[in-house]
Amino acid sequence: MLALFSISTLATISAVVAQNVTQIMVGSSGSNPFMFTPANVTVAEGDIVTFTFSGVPGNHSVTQSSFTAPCDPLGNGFDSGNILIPAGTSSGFPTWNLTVTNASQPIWFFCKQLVPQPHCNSGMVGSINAPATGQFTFDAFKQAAQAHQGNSGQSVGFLVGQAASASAVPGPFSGSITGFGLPNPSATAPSVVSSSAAASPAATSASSASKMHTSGVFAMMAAIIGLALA
Ligand SMILES: *[C@@H]1O[C@H](CO)[C@@H](O)[C@H](O)[C@H]1NC(C)=O
Ligand SMILES: *[C@@H]1O[C@H](CO)[C@@H](O)[C@H](O)[C@H]1NC(C)=O
Ligand SMILES: *[C@@H]1O[C@H](CO)[C@@H](O)[C@H](O)[C@H]1NC(C)=O
Ligand SMILES: *[C@@H]1O[C@H](CO)[C@@H](O)[C@H](O)[C@H]1NC(C)=O
Ligand SMILES: *[C@@H]1O[C@H](CO)[C@@H](O)[C@H](O)[C@H]1NC(C)=O
Ligand SMILES: [Cu+2]
Repeated sequence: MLALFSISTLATISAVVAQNVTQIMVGSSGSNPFMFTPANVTVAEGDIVTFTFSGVPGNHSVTQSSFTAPCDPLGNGFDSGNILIPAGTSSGFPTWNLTVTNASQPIWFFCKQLVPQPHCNSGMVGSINAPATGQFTFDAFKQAAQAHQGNSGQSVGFLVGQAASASAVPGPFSGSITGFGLPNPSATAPSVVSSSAAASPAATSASSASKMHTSGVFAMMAAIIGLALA
């Protein structure tokens, strides 16, 4: 019992220590306002992706979709809601922290905003742990998004999505910064996966390597505890 408790405590501690943070900027004050920068990242399981709504002016969301339906919300996916950053804002940009809970599963996301035009088919899409080669790359996903016709679905998603989850809505909202359609923190995503959520292949070997690194650290620490208890 004691050993089990200690090992799980250590696992928790090592998971905290192992968390790396990757930054993604949402929107841009440059020539193309419809961007995630960078749009394609590879992270390890347990890592945090911090989205900063820094495009000025901006009105954007980070909404989970699927490879096959890049510009529509996944029925049981994560969603930040739309965050309006008024012109002239120079500080206090809200953030949103997503933790990757399964690094073997590519995570596809887009911006569902339709004002002044749909952002998704303007190329405002991103991926986490997309395969580097084959059919299901970030490039292929972005091309499919740019070919999307019409408006994106506007359903509001959840804090906890597929392979990634947040523990809070975006924030803070200072000054005239406003959130529209934020996910209900107590709502749970339905477990039934819609057909558009068609599974995509396992991620690159890079993330497997990171996972092995983490479990290696865990095994080492468990061994140390085992010795200490012996
Ligand atoms: C965090 O990322 C850095 C740079 O990629 C890497 O060297 C380091 O091992 C990572 N930390 C952990 C605990 O995985
Ligand atoms: C921002 O987005 C919300 C939600 O889509 C919309 O209701 C609102 O009119 C937008 N505001 C501006 C200034 O773009
Ligand atoms: C993680 O994702 C992979 C690939 O989609 C899947 O096979 C596996 O079952 C998932 N693991 C968990 C714990 O959900
Ligand atoms: C996406 O990121 C992965 C990992 O960094 C990289 O191998 C791949 O080339 C990138 N793909 C595109 C289309 O940028
Ligand atoms: C996201 O994480 C950063 C760094 O840990 C923190 O400063 C920030 O308050 C978090 N954002 C939210 C909305 O919780
Ligand atoms: Cu947008």
